[in-house]
Amino acid sequence: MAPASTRTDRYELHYWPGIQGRGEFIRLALEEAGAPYVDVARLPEREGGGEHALLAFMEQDTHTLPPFAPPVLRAGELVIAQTANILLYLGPRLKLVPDDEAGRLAVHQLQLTLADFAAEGHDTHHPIASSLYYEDQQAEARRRAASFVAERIPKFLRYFERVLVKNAHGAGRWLVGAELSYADLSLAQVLWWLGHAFPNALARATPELPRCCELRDRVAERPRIAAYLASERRLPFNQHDLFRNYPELDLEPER
Ligand SMILES: N[C@@H](CCC(=O)N[C@@H](CS)C(=O)NCC(=O)O)C(=O)O
Repeated sequence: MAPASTRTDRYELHYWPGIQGRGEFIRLALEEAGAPYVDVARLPEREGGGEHALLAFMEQDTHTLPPFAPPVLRAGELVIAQTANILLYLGPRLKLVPDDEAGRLAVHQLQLTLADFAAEGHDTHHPIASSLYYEDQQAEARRRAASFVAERIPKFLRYFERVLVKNAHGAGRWLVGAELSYADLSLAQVLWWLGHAFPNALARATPELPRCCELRDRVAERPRIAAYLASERRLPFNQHDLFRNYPELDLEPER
């Protein structure tokens, strides 16, 4: 494959315009770094935005390797898909990974684990098919969500807590090494989603997760992230997103 030029004065993010979704992991990294980017599908249609433009971009014949699904990042001539792959590319450029290979791999490994977690979160409300309405798979959704809230949320979050405790014995307050990485941003995002979609399950797990909760709050206080979260660029949670608030899928509140 001929090398593609990555020279660009701004990154292009191609993602669904109405949801945080997996695109949010990329947005948070770009925002934290203060990197110039355009969220293309969120532009007005006359400027090339909108869902039709996104679909047309995905189908363009000019891609050397066509992407399967958004998010997609364009950096100059390079077109990259798969969220964790995009972050693998951006990490060193945005200074959101350690310099050493072991550190970069560790961050990537955690990002892939968060991708698994997010996919399971999505499957609670769409366990049969994304193309069917929630209402057409509600019985299956209840069964799927029951194990997600009782077993998977605690298992995933205890794992991240363990990673944080282990790292605290060495370098610091983040998942890997002494500095914030894109996996920290993504873990904070997953915790925000869980707080929205499964507040009771998250509350039940929280006493065991002091370091995860501190990390989430520390991410929210970072000046660029705080500015982003308060801006119009941050889309509100909604019922089209990866994580949705269907109270019937959550645990009962604790008395
Ligand atoms: N493993 C991919 C999953 C991508 C994905 O599922 N994208 C969703 C939106 S978050 C989509 O539009 N999927 C369309 C499809 O799978 O047909 C990634 O992490 O980027």
